[in-house]
Amino acid sequence: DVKERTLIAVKPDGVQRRLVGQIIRRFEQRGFKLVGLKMLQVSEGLLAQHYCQLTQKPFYSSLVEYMTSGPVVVMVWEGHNVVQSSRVMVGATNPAAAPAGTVRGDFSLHVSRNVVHASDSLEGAQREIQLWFQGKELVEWDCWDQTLTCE
Ligand code: DAT
Ligand code: MG
Repeated sequence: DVKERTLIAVKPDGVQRRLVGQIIRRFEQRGFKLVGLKMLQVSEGLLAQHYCQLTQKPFYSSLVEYMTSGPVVVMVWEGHNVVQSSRVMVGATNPAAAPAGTVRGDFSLHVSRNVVHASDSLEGAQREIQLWFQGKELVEWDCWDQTLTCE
């Protein structure tokens, strides 16, 4: 499905380390289409919904502290198989298990500072996109290289 969408977020450590451009670049280079982008300071309420399956974990309070420690840049990317492909591009949750060439494998060392978020399933992506974005914030646009024929 070429209209498949996923939510990618550069976490506070990624923003502080000025990795936003490099992360966006990887998704553009792969061929995905950016359809939503914004920077925000996350509230604990939004985070509790985003990480609703993790609120009982022992690390949850430090996760909240980390994720609210500064602004995040959140994006919606669209394209064929984007959910699964972006999980591969991001790498394992624990950067120690993320291969070089992945975002986490290239830029991070520890699970508590792993730079980026990527939705883990189609259903998760739909839920997270609705949580983070209003419908009008997502832009439908045609890539010229996919629609224009030159004379
Ligand atoms: P992912 O971000 O790869 O989807 P997840 O959904 O299981 O991983 O967990 C969400 C975030 O919570 C993860 O990016 C970092 C943090 N986290 C997960 N497991 C952790 C652990 N064992 N210790 C500390 N933080 C953890
Ligand atoms: Mg997850």
